[in-house]
Amino acid sequence: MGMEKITGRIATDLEGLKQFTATPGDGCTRLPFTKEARDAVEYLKVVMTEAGLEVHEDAAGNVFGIMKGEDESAPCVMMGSHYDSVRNGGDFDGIAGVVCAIEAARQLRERGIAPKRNFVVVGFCDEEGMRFGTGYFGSGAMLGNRDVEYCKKFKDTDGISIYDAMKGYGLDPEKIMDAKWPDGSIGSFLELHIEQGPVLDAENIELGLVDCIVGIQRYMVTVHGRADHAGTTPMDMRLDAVDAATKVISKIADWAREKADGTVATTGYINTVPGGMNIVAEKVEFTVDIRSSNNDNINDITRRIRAALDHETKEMGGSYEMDNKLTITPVMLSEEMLQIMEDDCREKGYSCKRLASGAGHDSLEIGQVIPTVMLFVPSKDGRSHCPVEFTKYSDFAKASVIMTDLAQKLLER
Ligand code: HGY
Ligand code: MN
Ligand code: MN
Repeated sequence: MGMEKITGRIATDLEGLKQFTATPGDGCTRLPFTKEARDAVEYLKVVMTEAGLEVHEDAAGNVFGIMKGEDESAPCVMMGSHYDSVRNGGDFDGIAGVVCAIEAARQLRERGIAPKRNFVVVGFCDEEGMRFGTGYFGSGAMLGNRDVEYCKKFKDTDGISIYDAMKGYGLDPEKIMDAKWPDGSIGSFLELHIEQGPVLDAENIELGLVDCIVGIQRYMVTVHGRADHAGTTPMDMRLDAVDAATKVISKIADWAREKADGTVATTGYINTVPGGMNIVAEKVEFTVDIRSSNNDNINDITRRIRAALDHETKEMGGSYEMDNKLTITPVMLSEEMLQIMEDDCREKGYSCKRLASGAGHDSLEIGQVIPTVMLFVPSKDGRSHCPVEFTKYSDFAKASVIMTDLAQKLLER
């Protein structure tokens, strides 16, 4: 199949999916268990069906398309990514991996291969954790790592739990464990994804072979002070939550810089309550997202944040909570599958390099227990999680051929 045709099919699907956003004209906002998610899933179901796949949606809101193999009981080859997005994100993060997995199914069919095992395309419902502050909900549910208690525990900023959001979306959260696949039923997981960083674009390299994905810890920190009049309350009588919280926040980035090994730490969300310019803040909520390929670094920064909060809230006379939203260790990806793709790139004359992923992915949770591999395509200027996120459709086409070659090898074993 010519590259033009493959590029055209990927472009058609990604252009078609762009419409499913809550912020048209200002990036892609497709949060889990929303109208935009529902519309995107229905679109994906049509495209999967047209590609000859047997489609179903599971108890968590993940959507699957299955190409049956000779032995349906053999561990399947699964390929895909997530269909949710961050707020005001780009048009490629996650969803391009789902579209390229459907494209791989088309190419496998056009090659007329007789798969010995099922080839399963998947679109996961909530990789970002943008709405509930968590992460990898869909892939975690597929592995049996998300239960009813988890669904009730985590809430969005409107106080809606995953549990209630699922009910509003038409799912039964009491059945979340039905989403678990039997142990051993998934033989390998392949994920094609944009790099979301600057390396491939800056070095003009066509494809990225991901050998490691960083570990991540995420927290929601709440610092409690006391609301007071901003004009009449003397400085030494205040329990100023902003003063205490910012003394901690201002240190976090430097603690990551000191590691000097790619470790990163981000405070992406800060909220003051009641949030009036003439009121001493009663409460401050802020998030922390810490990532490193060295788990000890993550634990060290977490420890330092907790110690600083102990000190500053004691000084202020207030208190704090540091609620863990996600803890996941770094993962090394499949050397065997990386080698197969590396040899294929060399044979086809595609430039490629091995690199670690600073972004988390469904592969991060899946790769903890199943042989997994990721293939990156360049992100223009390294930008992502913003409306200017861009990758050429022809780059996706090249990557889809390499991943289809890998899938074919695995399916013919
Ligand atoms: O946050 C991340 O790294 C990914 O985009 N979910
Ligand atoms: Mn992603
Ligand atoms: Mn993302």
